[in-house]
Amino acid sequence: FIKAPFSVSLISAPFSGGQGKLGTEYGAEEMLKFGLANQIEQMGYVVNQLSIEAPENLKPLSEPESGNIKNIQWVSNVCKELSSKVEQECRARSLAITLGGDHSLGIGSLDGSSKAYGDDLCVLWVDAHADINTFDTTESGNIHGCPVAVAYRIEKSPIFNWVQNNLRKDRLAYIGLRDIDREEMKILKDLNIKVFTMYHIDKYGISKVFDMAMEYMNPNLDRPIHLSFDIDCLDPIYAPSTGTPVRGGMTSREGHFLCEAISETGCLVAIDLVEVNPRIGDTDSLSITVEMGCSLIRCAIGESLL
Ligand code: HAR
Ligand code: MN
Ligand code: MN
Ligand code: MN
Repeated sequence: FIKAPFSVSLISAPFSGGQGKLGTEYGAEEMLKFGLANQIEQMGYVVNQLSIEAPENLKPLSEPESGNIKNIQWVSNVCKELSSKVEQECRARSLAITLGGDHSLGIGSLDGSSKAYGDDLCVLWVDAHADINTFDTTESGNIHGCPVAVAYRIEKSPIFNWVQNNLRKDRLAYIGLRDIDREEMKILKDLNIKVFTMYHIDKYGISKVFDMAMEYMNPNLDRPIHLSFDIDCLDPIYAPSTGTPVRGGMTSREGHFLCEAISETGCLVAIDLVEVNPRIGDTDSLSITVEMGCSLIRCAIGESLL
């Protein structure tokens, strides 16, 4: 793939049906209200602002029988819509930034970027959670706990048959995990997926962890990278307005360092910034979290690099 100067596409995805708490659908809006598009323009980029079709319009009249899985057809419809938008922006050689919304959207964004870039695509999933439950293993029934399984066809539900991509499990690495379900642990081990937990960040430092992730999946830094950034990877001190906070997370600097290091590779082609929930916490929590999301995005596209 050619590392080219990018334009930036901000794709709003105001969706919260992948989990049970209302509010995540306002994450994108709040980041835009904070001035994200203008901030990126100030950095010298051309910014294209778009949105997926309103999720309310994509809601099925009724959901198929699906055990405890919530909103399965709705999530599928929304993610399919997002996939086509992300694919389109990637093919136009624009950096596709999905502003969530909850992390079920990762099914769509990964499918879209991988359809555009093929099996070279490397994915960094930065999260407190592994999000690799199948529809059999999930206890919550929330699809935001399942997107990796669906995107990588570990979960093969016919509802998601449109997910036909060339994502490779050996070009996936996790960073920041600290709340992994027992069944997820088994999947990660059985499939030999690369995981850097908080333990590894403490032990080696974030810089070495990033280098190890690149050494594993992108040793010559010549493959495109999709960064799927769940704001709950950060310690709740730095990102309080999110639905499933877990203590003992990454610091603000560790998060920013990671974004800066990715930017420095010149390989970044897509970002998801998800799980900002403006309805959780007071107004201070909200502004801390929203500003954090915007700041991380700016760093990932080079704000603080000389
Ligand atoms: N593993 C749990 C589940 O399957 C919790 C998932 C978590 N929430 C997220 N995803 N924010 O990263 O429901
Ligand atoms: Mn997540
Ligand atoms: Mn998470
Ligand atoms: Mn748990």
